[in-house]
Amino acid sequence: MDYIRLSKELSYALRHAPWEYELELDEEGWVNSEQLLRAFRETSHWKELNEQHLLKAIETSDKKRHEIKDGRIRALYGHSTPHKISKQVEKPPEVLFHGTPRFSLANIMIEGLLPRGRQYVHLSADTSMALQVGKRRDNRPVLLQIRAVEAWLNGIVFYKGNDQVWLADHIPPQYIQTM
Ligand code: HQG
Repeated sequence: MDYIRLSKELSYALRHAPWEYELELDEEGWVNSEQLLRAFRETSHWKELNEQHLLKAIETSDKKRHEIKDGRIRALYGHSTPHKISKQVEKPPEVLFHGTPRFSLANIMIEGLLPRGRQYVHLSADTSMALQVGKRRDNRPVLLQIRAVEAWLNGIVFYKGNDQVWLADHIPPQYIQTM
């Protein structure tokens, strides 16, 4: 079983294109895991897929991207579907981080961090993850530090993705500095 491939396809189905699998995400992004298994099994690659495979793909992944619970499965962050998934509002840690390609910096310092193609801005709890995120687009990404508690106290809302990934609707530039 190729668990990395499975995890990637779970992200595709649960973050970006549930309709391709005839799935509908609920308010919090959950779908029935039996229904998802049935949809995956209909494709040529996943004919033998079962719940243990889902559990293992989630558990062995380098990041906590998905969650499976009480017969349901969801992606914890990353969504781009048109209907915005509701996330739990939570006070963030003092600072959060974001890795971005060098060419985005000037714009970010003017308009702040925007969700772009996703539903939320994604922030990292530590610099090593932020660096890894930034490296997807630039081999020498810029690391940004966000004064999250200060923003929170001024009314900027934060949401928890998982222990490492925090979400926001918009981070205005006054809370952002380069490192
Ligand atoms: C940039 C992956 C110009 C932003 C990752 C980023 C993460 C701006 C890009 C998660 C901007 C959006 C999300 C502005 C933001 N002007 N550029 N005003 N505001 N940007 O992929 O945060 O591994 O949608 O800096 O690891 O890179 O798949 O967001 O470069 O956790 O689980 O616009 O996706 O998770 O890119 O990554 P993305 P992201 P997985």
